[in-house]
Amino acid sequence: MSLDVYTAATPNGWKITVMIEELAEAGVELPEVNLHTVSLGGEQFSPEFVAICPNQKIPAIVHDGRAIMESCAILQYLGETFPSPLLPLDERRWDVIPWLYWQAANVGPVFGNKLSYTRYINDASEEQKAHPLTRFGKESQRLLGVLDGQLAQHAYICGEEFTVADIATWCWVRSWKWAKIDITGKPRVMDWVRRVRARPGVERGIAFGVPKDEVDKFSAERRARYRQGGASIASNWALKDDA
Ligand SMILES: N[C@@H](CCC(=O)N[C@@H](CS)C(=O)NCC(=O)O)C(=O)O
Repeated sequence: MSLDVYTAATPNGWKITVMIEELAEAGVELPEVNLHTVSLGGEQFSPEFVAICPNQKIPAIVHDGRAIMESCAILQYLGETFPSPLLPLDERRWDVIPWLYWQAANVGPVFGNKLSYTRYINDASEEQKAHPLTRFGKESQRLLGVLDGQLAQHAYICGEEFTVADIATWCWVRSWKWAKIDITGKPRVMDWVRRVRARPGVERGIAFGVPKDEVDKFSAERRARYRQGGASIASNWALKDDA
């Protein structure tokens, strides 16, 4: 039985490769993992990928004949299928699951929109971008305050144990410079970002799809390529409303 992972080198994509490496670190015996890179230049709309992921966005997995989309649902599925401290299966899971939903419903969309308006959207004027930039910028800061409140109580988001909630949230917060979301005013968040980055499983997970020397700092060429790809995904003209 194998585990097929459809992903790309993006915050939502890294969640899954980090999870797989963290499960390996936790001593879990995983089935053979087949990684498939989905080119976000259009492959996300191909009939083959849409059959696995009707929402046309990475990541998605197929395990034991079951296809699953949505990064946080995948984290929950892997956490439940391959038990480890990354997701407790007793009543303590309720310390974790709400924070996984919190990431999916708040951090991902808000940081993602802040990133799009900051770097990618180029079919709107500076004036048009000002309101969403302020809104998503302020909301990002509010969410960082919520995160900081958790980290004031314990080492990780849900307690003293590193969990799927940290994986999901960290993959977005680590991109703070790219999204121009200032976290430097929150030393606990900065410290958590560094601490999570230092984990060997995380180190391997974020290396997927990235040249070795560009894991933390992209080359000018890759930045330009990401900008171009992001711009076409973010453009209102290219947005499919008939897919
Ligand atoms: N809520 C989804 C979001 C997935 C998502 O936005 N994926 C992006 C890459 S990070 C994507 O596939 N974008 C391609 C597109 O929008 O066409 C999840 O958490 O899995």
